[in-house]
Amino acid sequence: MSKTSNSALVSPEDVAKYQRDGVVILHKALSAQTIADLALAVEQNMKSPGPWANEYAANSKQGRFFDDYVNWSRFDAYKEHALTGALPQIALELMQTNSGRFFHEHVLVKEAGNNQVTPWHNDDPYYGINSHDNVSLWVPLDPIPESIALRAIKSRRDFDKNFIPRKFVDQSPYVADARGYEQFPDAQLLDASGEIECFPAMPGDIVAFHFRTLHSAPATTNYNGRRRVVSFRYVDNDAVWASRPWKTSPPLDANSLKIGDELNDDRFPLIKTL
Ligand SMILES: O=C(O)CCC(=O)C(=O)O
Repeated sequence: MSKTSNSALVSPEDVAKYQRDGVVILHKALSAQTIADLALAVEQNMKSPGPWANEYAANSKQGRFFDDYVNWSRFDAYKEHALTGALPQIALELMQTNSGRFFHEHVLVKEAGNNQVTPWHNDDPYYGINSHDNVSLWVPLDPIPESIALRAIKSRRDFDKNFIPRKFVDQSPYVADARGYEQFPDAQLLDASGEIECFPAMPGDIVAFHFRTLHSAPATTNYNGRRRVVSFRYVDNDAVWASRPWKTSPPLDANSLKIGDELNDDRFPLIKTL
């Protein structure tokens, strides 16, 4: 269902930029209390990782790169902020819909001195769903200077292409070939692209991007602070259960869902405009 923006959180210009470029930054969108709540949940999550958590720098001397996802039912602040308050309202505004679903949260913590670049990728081919209107809200819990800021290729470049996902640990492709999919363009080509937008951010800001927007993030090799982020992912009601030629990420089971089914499942709670 389409709607016009009437929110104090998202201006019509933000919506227009999101729809045009597949990426927009919203400044001062979240309260200090929300950031403090999420920071506490991240600490709890790091002490008590879920079954799908990763340590990408395990057994090395560099700073930790921890990620984990789909823990919202275990940590109150993830659940509260994913389903109520500013985040779902912002997601609905950007998707221009009155209702949708929460897909999952994804925590990504790079400690100081981590040598791992988050490779250029888009999220759609990792996911076991197909969705036209969707958004990830990348919520930094620390100041993010330009040197370590999230980067995105704007103008919806390559939106129609299906790419083979890359592993975050070593940037290698999931598979050499898959019907209907192609390898990501060379990282250097994308790095040199004139269409990169870089998003230095402060706690309270949100970088919103579409599941098909190509994005990457630098290592924190020469950075002294932490880089804690939680990405909250939302879909419009058009989203359906889907398959990929590899194990999806997150590796959610189908349970009763069949390919092409709407995500009518407690794991994907409904969100609505207030
Ligand atoms: O924060 C990062 O390093 C990457 C984030 C990302 O890929 C995502 O949220 O989809």
